[in-house]
Amino acid sequence: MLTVYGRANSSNSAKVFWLLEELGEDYELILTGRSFAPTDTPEFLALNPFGKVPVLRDGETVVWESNAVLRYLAGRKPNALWPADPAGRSLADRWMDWASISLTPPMTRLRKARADGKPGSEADLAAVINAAKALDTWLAPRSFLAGEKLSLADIAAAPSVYRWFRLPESSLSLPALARYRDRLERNEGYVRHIRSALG
Ligand SMILES: N[C@@H](CCC(=O)N[C@@H](CS)C(=O)NCC(=O)O)C(=O)O
Repeated sequence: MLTVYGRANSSNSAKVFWLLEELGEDYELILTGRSFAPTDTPEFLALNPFGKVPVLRDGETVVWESNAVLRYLAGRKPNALWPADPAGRSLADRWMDWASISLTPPMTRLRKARADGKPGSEADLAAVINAAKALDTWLAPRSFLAGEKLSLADIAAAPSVYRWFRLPESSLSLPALARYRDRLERNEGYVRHIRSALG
């Protein structure tokens, strides 16, 4: 039995919950972080030295860093979400890495600033808008980030894509990105774990 330490309103945990649903995997959830079990105990730090969720336990194997967890889960059995061939896999991988490095950090800082009643930095806003425009251009000729099928890339980027549409700046005309969001919204796992769970 797989065990996940996390919480529904954690964007990084949400990606893992959505993937587990796509894979049809049962798991035990140990609610951890924020108002749930603390992450600064010696027991939890022995699982993840950085005291963050999500953490996955599969028997003796413990995995932290949400994208590493996604790759671990998708790699256990062959599936279309993370193709076995290096070219197909790299297509999903590059968008996962891009989302983690170029999209999510400025989005997180911007959201935090605005939650604190501040405008946020111009650099972060520019980075988020440029990322949204890049997504729009990339998605114009394709249905999902890695092609015509849902992949780990879409799951990894989903929290920030969802959050883009919560920003007033998303009134910018980016039609391919809007169509992509509509496509994601037809996925029950996205609706359950991303749209309904994240603020
Ligand atoms: N890069 C890490 C970031 C993990 C992270 O920052 N997790 C947040 C929740 S999204 C966390 O653990 N916050 C502290 C808490 O929930 O107590 C990952 O992708 O897993």
